[in-house]
Amino acid sequence: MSIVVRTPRGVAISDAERAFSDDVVAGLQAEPKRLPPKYFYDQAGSELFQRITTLPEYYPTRIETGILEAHAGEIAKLLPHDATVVEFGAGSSAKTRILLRAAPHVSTYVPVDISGEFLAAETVRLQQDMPDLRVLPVEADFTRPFLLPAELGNRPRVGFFPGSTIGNFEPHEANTMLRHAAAMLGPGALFIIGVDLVKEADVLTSAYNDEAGVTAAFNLNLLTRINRELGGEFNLAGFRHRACYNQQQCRIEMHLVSLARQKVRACGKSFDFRRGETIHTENSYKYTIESFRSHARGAGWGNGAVFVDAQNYFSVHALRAKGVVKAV
Ligand code: AVI
Repeated sequence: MSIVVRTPRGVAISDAERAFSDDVVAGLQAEPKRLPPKYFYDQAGSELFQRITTLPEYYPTRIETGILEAHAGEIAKLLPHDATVVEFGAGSSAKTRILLRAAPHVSTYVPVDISGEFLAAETVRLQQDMPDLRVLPVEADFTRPFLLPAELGNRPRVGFFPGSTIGNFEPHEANTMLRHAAAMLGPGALFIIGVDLVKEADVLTSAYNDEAGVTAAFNLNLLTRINRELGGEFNLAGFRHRACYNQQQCRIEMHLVSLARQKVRACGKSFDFRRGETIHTENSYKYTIESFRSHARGAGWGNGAVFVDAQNYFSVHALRAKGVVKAV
């Protein structure tokens, strides 16, 4: 639930707005400037992201869906009878349906998402399509520890985290998330996780620099959001989208580049930009199969099957929780 506090001038702001404002001030005062990617996903940003997933250049969604379709039977066999599937982030209902349709022996599905409204709508839709499945939505930020519904009891749990969203976490954050998941799902649990793979730089850079400019609009929408929600005065024409592949760090970096020397007010403060200075808005880490497996091993997950497409563009890992892992 969101707590509402009042500023000295009597304007009510929620704790979510306060956190957004604090992150924007800290990020724009930092050197180099940065903003957390989680703020991309307001209503407009979520719609733009949906459009990104259908772009010809943006291969991850298409290819991961193909892998899940091709291997649904094999993956379903790994899922124990009467299992509960816990999905981290519930934005990918098409992929979820592929998994659940192939595994009618799964009894319960727990989508975990920060947006209660979105969860409620998805739950109704899924329940209509799969009336025998028990759906227990949990409204929570899955990057932090959260509680699963008590009624799950001791049924075996399976984690599902498609989309390579793990790639948007810094490696230490990914480690923490994987540890939390291991502690929550329990020893021996299965974790089905989609991970985008290292590949030729031009394929990667095109995926984040689409011809239609949807990724640019997605990136710039962050400034629109600051203008609308935090009294920002960003002139969008003064900034440009840039996405490039950082080969050393194996990550796509997204930036907003200031096209001129300028001062911008937001959150009641003023921020100076040099010409060419950037706001670093997102990292999307790419792994090799082995680099991800070794990362997962360090966070309490043993290696299992890996499913890839013919071009080796994307991977779906079936990890197995090694034992009791202390959450950090
Ligand atoms: C959600 N996430 C996995 C996307 C990615 O590819 O890193 C976000 C995205 N950013 C720009 N395009 C897509």
